[in-house]
Amino acid sequence: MTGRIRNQRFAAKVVEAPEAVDLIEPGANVGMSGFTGAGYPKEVPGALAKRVAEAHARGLPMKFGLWTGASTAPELDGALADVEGIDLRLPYQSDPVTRAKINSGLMDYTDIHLSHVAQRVWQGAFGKLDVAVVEVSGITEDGRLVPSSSVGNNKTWLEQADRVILEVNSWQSEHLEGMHDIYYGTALPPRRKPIPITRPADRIGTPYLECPADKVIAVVETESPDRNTVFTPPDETSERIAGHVLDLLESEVRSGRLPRELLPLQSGVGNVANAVLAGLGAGPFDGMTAYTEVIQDGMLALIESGKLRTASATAFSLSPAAIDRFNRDAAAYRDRILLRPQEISNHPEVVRRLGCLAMNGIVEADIYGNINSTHLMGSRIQNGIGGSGDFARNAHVSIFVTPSVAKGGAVSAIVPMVSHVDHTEHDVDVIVTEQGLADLRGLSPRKRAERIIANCAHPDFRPALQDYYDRALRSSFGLHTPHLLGEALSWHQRYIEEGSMRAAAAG
Ligand code: 0RQ
Repeated sequence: MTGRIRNQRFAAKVVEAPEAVDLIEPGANVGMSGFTGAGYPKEVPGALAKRVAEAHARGLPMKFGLWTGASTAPELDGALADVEGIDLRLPYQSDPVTRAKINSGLMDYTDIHLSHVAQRVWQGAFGKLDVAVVEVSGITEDGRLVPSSSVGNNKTWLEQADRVILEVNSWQSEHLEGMHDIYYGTALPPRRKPIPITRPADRIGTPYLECPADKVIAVVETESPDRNTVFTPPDETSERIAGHVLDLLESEVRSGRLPRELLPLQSGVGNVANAVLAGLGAGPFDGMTAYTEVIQDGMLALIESGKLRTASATAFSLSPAAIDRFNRDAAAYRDRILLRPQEISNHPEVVRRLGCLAMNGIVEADIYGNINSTHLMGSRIQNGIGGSGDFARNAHVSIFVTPSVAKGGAVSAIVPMVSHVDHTEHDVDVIVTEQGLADLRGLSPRKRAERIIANCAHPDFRPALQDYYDRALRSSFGLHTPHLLGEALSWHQRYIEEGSMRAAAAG
């Protein structure tokens, strides 16, 4: 029995990964752990992909439903997508191979608000969950599971699956024990009760996941690291975006609309989000808190500097350097960080009660404030909506951030009409680009258009957007939200014709 498996009944089930995957029947729905590259199983997915490849080589079809917390890593999503072993994928992915298979029609994908997944599974909306494959960082003497670097949907997977395979990862810090807060009080309506969180630091559950030993069909040991995210240092564009966000927050504090320590922060993933967090580190706010999905480098730095008192999330997403710092001093972070199931970290009720300040990245925004977070040219999925909808609709202030141009300046992130809608004009308070900030609260659609074009559009595209809007004002069917429908989407089409989207289409 290794140090991480402290219970004899679980220790007796240790096998190698190929043996474990033989226990997963073809066609099964498999719920795997993993959220933004943290806490996903490292051994079983590769062994499963190998089994799929061997079956396909013999002409036998073999595919699985693959459900996770959010994005995982090349060893999981990439390996299974590469061998075309996935039938339906949900709820969020960001893997290049998976993306290519979905966009070429070889794999089904359903993109779901991250807070909705657990309740949909409890409703049986996706069919039966057959097998759970969950990474944990240890098993206690009395058979409780010490969660790993993400929680995601693991509680639901362990409860709903008929059979469970555990991966015990001794690469994960032992100090993770005690950092999690697993809430077992959720239920479907009409038995649902309020979630008793009134501050990000509130603990309402237990630090352990539960799973009866007789449900566990195999335990696999590993020492493999999480997928590490290397952040590029903030560039001028992301620093300017961060500067505008800071100006907004300072002006909200000055006008008495936000307290001096702000309200709990939610920050999306990516380099721009990281730059905003870096900006907050240099800004005037102290005693901040976060109620968010993911703890990335910028947030860890805010904790280290003492500016962030508590961060509640469902996963880490750290660079190798930040992981080193965390592992060296994990005990010190344990009082400041809580990891919860994603149905709680992203719960609309809690987000609304706490009054989160939501900051998320986008693909494009239109001149009226509708947001596309997921699709290129309305048809190619990039990643997924993730938790952005959980937070945006329920936030105290919902902020969306983006560079004003993409593809080296060939494409404007501000367009007449978004080619796909993830967040409607009703959920969007503020849009920020490096050009400036458009505070849309309380504005009519026409005033919003004027502000977004003037403040957020890149100068290379501003005249064309203004021209579109001016002509729409003259010829639109109605003047509440002026549009020239025939022209609105041909704005996007033009880029295909001019070839500037060809690189994206080929990738
Ligand atoms: O593609 O690398 O091939 O050129 O989209 O864009 O600029 O690297 O930005 O990493 O911040 O991602 C919306 C995708 C932005 C992300 C999105 C192309 C661009 C590049 C990525 P290339 P960048 P980011 C918490 C909250 C939804 C989920 C969410 C996201 C690639 O923020 O997935 O918010 N958000 N979750 O070139 C054509 C445009 C484009 C464009 C960007 N207008 N036209 N291509 N790209 N804008 C996290 C979770 O929920 C887990």
